[in-house]
Amino acid sequence: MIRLLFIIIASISFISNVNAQRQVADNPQTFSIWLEEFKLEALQEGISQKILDVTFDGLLPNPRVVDLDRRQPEFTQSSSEYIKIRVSETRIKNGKKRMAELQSVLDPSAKTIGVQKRFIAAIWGMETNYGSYTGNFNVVRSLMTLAYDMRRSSFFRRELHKALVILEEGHIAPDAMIGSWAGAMGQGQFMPTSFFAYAYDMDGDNKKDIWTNEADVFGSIGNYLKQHTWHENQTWGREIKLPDDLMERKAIVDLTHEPNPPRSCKSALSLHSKKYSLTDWKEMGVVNLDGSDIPEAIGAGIEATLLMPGGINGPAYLTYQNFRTILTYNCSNHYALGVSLLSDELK
Ligand SMILES: [Ca+2]
Repeated sequence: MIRLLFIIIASISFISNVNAQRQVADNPQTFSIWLEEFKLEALQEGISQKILDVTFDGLLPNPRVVDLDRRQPEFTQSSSEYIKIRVSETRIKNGKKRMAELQSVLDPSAKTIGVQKRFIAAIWGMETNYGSYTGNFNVVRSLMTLAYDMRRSSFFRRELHKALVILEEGHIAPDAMIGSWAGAMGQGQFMPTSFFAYAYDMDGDNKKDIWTNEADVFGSIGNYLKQHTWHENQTWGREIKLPDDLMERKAIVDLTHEPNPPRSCKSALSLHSKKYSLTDWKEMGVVNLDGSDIPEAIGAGIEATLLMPGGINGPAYLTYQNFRTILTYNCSNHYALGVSLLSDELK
């Protein structure tokens, strides 16, 4: 009888355990079995038993991460609302202050990489408020949760493996590897695969510490931009003025409409016009905000797209290659415009 009772209790406990895991993430496979298989694979791919023991000891999927991954997109913010919040007076003031404080690190890092420091600082400011908020999720736990969950499991399984390689190489201690809920890490919010492609050991200590070492942070953000076709001698673009006459304005927009935006970052680039030289834009009647001519001296080789995030009556921008590079960091016109306008304020 006691034995039977034990079996019944054990079965109930087993079933409720399985159900708890099913609630956490969408996967018919029991979490513990999934994890054992993952660890075996990691071991075969060169991750040490020691790192696996330290990182996965008692680690369970994080239901909060699944909730965040499932949530509906928030209400769409207009470009001007977004800019007002993200490029606030406080953020501009803090940016200038932080750039001055860290001048002896920022200036040589930016020079070595070949990216203007105001753009590195602007991305740093937009991503983590100049390193003051880098997220407080255990990166391995987040990635493990999203890899176990089946929605985007192959992507996150790859990221989880790379996160373990980062720990294996000793860039950061396991308990210090924190980040945002989806695994973006450190002051520049790099995913583990981006870490291996773009993180940069600026101070030469053989560690790429994108969490606490500002030289490495600046080097890494700069290197990401540099590796995505950054032009050091150019800016991001400029706010411009189209003809006042609505019909003329509409004619330019219709004429320059891009029917086949690039597949990479299509959602943002589908709102950009075709590329034209600054000389062409000038001939179409585009002028600076104050009515003066747009520069042609730097314009000979620059191809710019027209972006009007607020529609035909909203602000208009000509954006250069560097704007498209910022879009590779985060495929959102709001974001890239936020970085661009913040960089202008930090100039
Ligand atoms: Ca370093």
